[in-house]
Parts: sequence; structure tokens; C-alpha cells
Amino acid sequence: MINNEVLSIILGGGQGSRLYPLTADRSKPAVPIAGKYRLVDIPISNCINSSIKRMYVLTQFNSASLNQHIKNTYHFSFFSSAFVDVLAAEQTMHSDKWFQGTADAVRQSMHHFLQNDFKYALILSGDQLYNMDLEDMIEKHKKSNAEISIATYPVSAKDATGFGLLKTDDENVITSFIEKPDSELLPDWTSEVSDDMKKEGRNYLASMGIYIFNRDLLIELMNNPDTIDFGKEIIPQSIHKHKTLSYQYEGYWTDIGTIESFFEANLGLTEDIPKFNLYDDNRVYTRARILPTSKISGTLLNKTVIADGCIIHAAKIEKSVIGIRSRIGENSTVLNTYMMGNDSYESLKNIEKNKIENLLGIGDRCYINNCIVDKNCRIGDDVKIEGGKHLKDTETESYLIKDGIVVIKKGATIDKGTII
Ligand code: ADQ
Ligand code: ADP
Repeated sequence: MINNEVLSIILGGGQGSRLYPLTADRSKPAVPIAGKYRLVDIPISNCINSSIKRMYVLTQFNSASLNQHIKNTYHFSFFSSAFVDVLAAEQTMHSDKWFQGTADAVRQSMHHFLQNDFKYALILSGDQLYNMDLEDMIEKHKKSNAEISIATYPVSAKDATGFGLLKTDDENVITSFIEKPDSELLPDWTSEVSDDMKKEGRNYLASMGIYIFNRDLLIELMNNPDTIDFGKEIIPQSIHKHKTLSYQYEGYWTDIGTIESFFEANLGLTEDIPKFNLYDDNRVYTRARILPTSKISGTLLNKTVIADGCIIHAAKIEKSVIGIRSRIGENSTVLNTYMMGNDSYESLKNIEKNKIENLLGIGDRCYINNCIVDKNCRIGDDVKIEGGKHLKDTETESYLIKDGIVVIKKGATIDKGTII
């Protein structure tokens, strides 16, 4: 079934500087997550699971991998009106600039959206991990005759300053809003929340950056070229003029826009019952690859998820996510690590012919802890990487250290015997 009233707009990211170096040469929506998916699969799957099947993904630059991924994954029936289209910032007669902010991204792409018939525009963020029934949000929006709806989430004081905060009346209509307030303003911004949330100390209602706008209102708001951002301008300027509903959500939801939160979200998948549960009827879609099963020998595995097509001889892997086509050599130990995997295999013939010394993947006798290994890396034998808070933020040609997490850059070679 397709909801023909709704058009979905997925904000695929600005310059992606917070996720650097994962975004050094790919756009943010194309960043690999959970061993076999891409970031953009999360909002797209939420839409598909909610019968919303017309989607635009707005991205600052077009990477071949993003287009390829979308083209190869989301091919709907020839007879269906469903589509997923990528719109990259483009030079037009009216504008030669990159998207300046979230509202500007929507404004610059309005001419594409308006080619479609829709009543409601659903605006989603591309860097959040969650599983939400968006159809229910749309139903509540329609029922209450709102012009705007914002999905909201109770957060604690510690997290509150990182979000847009709001207050509502008894009917969940938003009465005030402030974008990322300074901590001295916080005491004024608590909200009435459920008993469960109170118990967890989550007394502030945060915007999840997920919006519904009625079509005509969106057109009107986008006609004002001075507004750059939804959180900074559009929402605070609109709430007193247009009925804006809060749609409160209390399930699992997390931002994955920074290296630290991205790392935590990935490792979170190794819990016995992960907060973001992929083992559920609500599917997360991704490209169907034809890969062999994973082959594991002599390895002690604990709290580890392993994608398809891996060849593993490690001694031990714990609390780690091992992505597609990963190779890990003998007597190696891998702890608290997200290894994205490889785009292709190295054939035995090639290895011999080219006398390749550092093979794709992790070599023999390595020790890797607190690490993100981007795709196609070559970590030589006897490499020791001990990430952790004792390490200072720094960057070299082949890796970056941020918040104690060592990120091996895409395609980098770490020579045998290196110690980090
Ligand atoms: P932030 O997440 O800080 O706050 P922002 O950086 O504007 O907001 O990003 C929102 C989404 O839009 C992200 O997915 C981002 O990647 C994407 N984005 C940013 N700039 C873009 C651009 N130029 N082109 C395309 N996409 C872009 C927002 C709200 C807060 C709210 C939080 C919830 O402003 O009120 O609390 O989201 O996470
Ligand atoms: P990433 O953003 O994950 O680093 P890239 O853009 O570097 O991905 O693409 C990964 C590699 O996989 C590229 O060499 C690309 O050509 C290849 N690739 C991805 N999808 C396909 C596909 N459907 N068919 C053939 N090659 C593909």
C-alpha cells in the first residue's frame, strides 16, 4: 500500500564534518552502518514500513556509492508510483550555492517536490537510529488539523542543551520553542512527561528534527529566502502563527551524527537485546548482495555480530560488529570495534602475482581495541591499536583519533608492527 498524501524529504547531511573521516570521500547517507547497511537505509526503511514510498534524499554532494546503492536497492514495481530519488545541491539559474542549512536545502529543491501530488511533506533527518511508525504521526497530524507537527522525545538535563526544546499545552499543541538553549536557561524549559520518563529524569521535551508540514504552508514558508534552518528559524517563527503539534515518542531513538555516537550505536547492536532491534518484523532494507556465508575457524566469539562473506581466523572477537567480506588473520584479538568490511575480495591469484604484503582486512597476531575500521583497509601483521580516553585527538594520513576512538581511514594501510 502507498500513502499518496505524503511526500518524504530526507535530509541527508550538510558537509558531514562531524563524521569526518567517514565522510571524507562519500556523502553522509552512504556511510556504512551495522555491518551491511548504509545510514540512509534507516529513514528509508522507516518510511517503507509506514507505507510512505515517495522519497527524496537531499545531500550536499553526490557520491557514486550513494547513487549506486539507492539504484540497486530500492527498485519498486514498474506499475508503482514509489520512488527514492537523490537530489544533490546543484547550481541553478537562481542559486549557485551549496545548501546553507536544512530549510535552505528544502527550498532549493522545492521545484522537484512540487512536481508531485501531495498534501503533507514529511521531513526526516538522515542521521538518526530509530524505528518509528510515521503513519501514526501523520494520522495524529490530520486528526488535530495541525499545520505543522514535530516528533518529540523526552531527554535528560545532560542532553537537553543539544536539542531544540519545547513546551506544549494540554492538547499537545506547542506553545514555545527554543533551539539548543544555554545551560543557564534550562531550568525554565522542563515539561510534564509520563511517570516512566520522570523516573529516568527525562524532564525536557526535545525536537527530534522530524517534521510534517502541510503542503501550502511549506510553499509559503519556503518563499522567504531569509530562513536557513528549521530549528533556528522556521519552527520558532511559526509556532505562534500556525498550529504546531507535538507527537511524543518514547521508543529507542539516537543521533548518529558524531563519531562517538556512531561508534556507540554500532556497538550497541551486540547487546543481548539491542535497543535498536534488527531481529524484528519491522525490516531494515538494504542492497541484497549475493555473498557466501561467513567462514570462522578457531575464534572465541562473544557479543559479536558478523555480516556475510567474512573469513575469520582470529583468536578472539568481543563486542564488535564485523562488516561484509571482512578478513581477520590468525591469533588476532578484536575488541570493541566496528569493522566496516570490504568492497571486494582479493583473489589468491592476485595476492601471489602482486606479492601483496598487507592483505585486505586485519592481519595475524594483531590486537585491536576501541576502533572503527573503514572499508578496504589493510592492517598488517602484529599491529597493536589500543584506543581509549588516554589518547589525544589527532590525525595522520591513515587514521584519526577522536574521543578515544581510533578511526582507520577508508583504504588506509597500517604497516605491520605499527603500535597506536
Ligand atoms: P541538528 O541535528 O543540530 O538539530 P542540523 O545540523 O540542522 O540539526 O541537522 C538536521 C539534519 O539535517 C541532519 O540529518 C543533517 O545531516 C541534515 N542537514 C544539515 N544540514 C544540511 C544541509 N545543508 N543539507 C542537507 N541536509 C542537511 C536538529 C533540530 C533540533 C533537533 C535536532 C534533533 O534543529 O531542533 O532537536 O535536530 O536531532
Ligand atoms: P563506500 O561509500 O562504501 O566507500 P564506494 O563509493 O567507494 O563505497 O563504492 C564501493 C565500491 O563498490 C566501488 O568500487 C563501487 O564501484 C563498488 N560497487 C558498489 N556497488 C556496486 C554494484 N552494485 N555493482 C558493482 N560495483 C559496486
